[in-house]
Amino acid sequence: MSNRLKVTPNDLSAFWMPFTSNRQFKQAPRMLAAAKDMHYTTTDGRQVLDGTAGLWCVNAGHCRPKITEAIQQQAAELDYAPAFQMGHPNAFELANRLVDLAPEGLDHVFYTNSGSESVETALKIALAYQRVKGEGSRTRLIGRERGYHGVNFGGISVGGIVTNRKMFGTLLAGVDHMPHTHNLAKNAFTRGEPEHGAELADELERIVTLHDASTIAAVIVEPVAGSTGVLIPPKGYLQKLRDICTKHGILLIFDEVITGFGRLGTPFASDYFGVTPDIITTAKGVSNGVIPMGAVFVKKEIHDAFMTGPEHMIELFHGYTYSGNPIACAAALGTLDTYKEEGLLTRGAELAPYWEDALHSLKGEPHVIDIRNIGLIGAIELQPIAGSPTKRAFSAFVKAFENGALIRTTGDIIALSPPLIISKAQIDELIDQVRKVLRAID
Ligand code: PXG
Ligand code: PLP
Repeated sequence: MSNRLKVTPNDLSAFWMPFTSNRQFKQAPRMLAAAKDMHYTTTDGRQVLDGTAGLWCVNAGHCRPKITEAIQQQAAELDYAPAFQMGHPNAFELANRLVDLAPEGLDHVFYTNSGSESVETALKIALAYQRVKGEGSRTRLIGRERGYHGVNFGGISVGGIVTNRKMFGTLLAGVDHMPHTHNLAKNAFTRGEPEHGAELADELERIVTLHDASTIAAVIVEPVAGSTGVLIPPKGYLQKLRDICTKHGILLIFDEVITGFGRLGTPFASDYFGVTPDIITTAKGVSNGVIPMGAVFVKKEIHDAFMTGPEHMIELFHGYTYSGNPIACAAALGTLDTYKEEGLLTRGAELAPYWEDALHSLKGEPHVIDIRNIGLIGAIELQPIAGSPTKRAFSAFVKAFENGALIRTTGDIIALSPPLIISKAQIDELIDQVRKVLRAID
């Protein structure tokens, strides 16, 4: 904390901050100096309760000793190993442990360094797979309105958030989108999975009829859409998508960058919903957010379809300098150890009923038009200020941070996703902070 409050606004100009209102931030910076377990410490020495696990990634809580030690040891022993045509034992050890955790049949892992890279990797594997099995006409990718799949070109093409797309040209060709499932009129204040909307999966049949199945490689969805404001799938919806994809030979990709690693009280959302996709993208919780890392899980038959041709030939022309980086692998191994020792990948299931009741106690507070929850995720949708969308939720975020709680907002929705180590008393504290903020803002 050596530079405590030593910064002046001009010192902040060089760093163009991601997904940030830079000018607002630099007038009144919110700076973090340290973190431990459930709390951040600000540069002015205040404790802030982490209601969002950083950006949905610090599932085991902050500065956990197993992870810190693993990174320290690895950095001193083998700092970097070339990712192509070379290996190191931890990358294989980690892959084995990851596939043991993953839903049955997802037996192979491809490493990336972020959720965005996991998405690009999954889309490329899907296209290449269709081609290696002789179905090269399957080039279309289907996403969903309000989907978030990171910020690279593939991800924003299949994604469905207009602000993330409109500035960036024509994107990938041959992409179509299913409708989103958010329906306040029918489903507001639902606890868990909404009753209404499974029939929206039939829109995929309509899209297949329009383009013909022989042109479609893959469908990608978040099992629970996170970034776009926590959209929980209607009962039966994901199974319907699975059935339609299977019927038409289309690969189903679940983007579990947020839902992976215990967020719903099961290792993966696929386990929670009992629906197994062909490919799962992950990042964030795989390394507790500590070192950038992502992992794409693929079914055996997809992997095996590439393992043909001369053995000296590269089978998939894809990979990153930092795929399986030794320090990232060490961080991930330390993370999996921590999850296992503390039962964190299933702890959300025990806490979920308490979490649900606490969240729904906010019904009737000012501005609240919906509350939704699943696992250890919650969302509180606010009535936007007429003519100034996002302003109300942003004020809530700023106020909560001043009061000692980190919450996340998207549009006029407050999203909560605390580390999986949160106690019941801390759940009460977080919800009370939100209650106070709702009562205080315009
Ligand atoms: N897919 C999904 C489903 C995600 O949620 C990404 C891909 C991209 O991951 P990277 O590591 O490239 O950021 C994400 C990331 C928020 C928020 O507050 C959500 C994300 C990232 C930052 C903030 O909703 N999701
Ligand atoms: N690996 C991790 C990271 C886990 O969190 C868990 C269970 O929570 C497991 C593996 C399964 O462990 P076990 O075989 O001890 O039930």
